[in-house]
Amino acid sequence: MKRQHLLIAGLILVAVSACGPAVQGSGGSRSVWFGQHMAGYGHMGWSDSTPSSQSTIIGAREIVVTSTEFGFSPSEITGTVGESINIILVNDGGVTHDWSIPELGVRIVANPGQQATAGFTLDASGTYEALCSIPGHAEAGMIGTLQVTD
Ligand SMILES: [Cu+2]
Repeated sequence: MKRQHLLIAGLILVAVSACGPAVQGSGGSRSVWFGQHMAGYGHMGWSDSTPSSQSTIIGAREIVVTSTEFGFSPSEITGTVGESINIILVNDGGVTHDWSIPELGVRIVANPGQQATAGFTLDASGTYEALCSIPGHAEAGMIGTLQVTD
């Protein structure tokens, strides 16, 4: 199913770029159509249009997460309700990765050899799925959990 979606997205890409020069007059509406459809194409419930989280919370506990191809270290993080944490994503990989928790609206993106930080407060207990939202990466092993307890 997922592979099929990727294939369809790829075909749309090919079709749009192949039609590029021939549909100059209607290029605008075509790109709007394309944008709308891509916005609806969420990877595991996530959309590429979701902006990267940028805020750092001063004084919050810092948790360093290292990303490589293809995994997070550590993959499991724990916290308590009411606590604020800063996730520092250090990308030791050769391609861009992110550390995202779609359920909490968190997405931290780091380019190869760089790092990025985002802070957020743990409002409710539960086990949240963390993943790299770049297509194929979660399936390759870039998943983890954030466990929040009372
Ligand atoms: Cu990744």
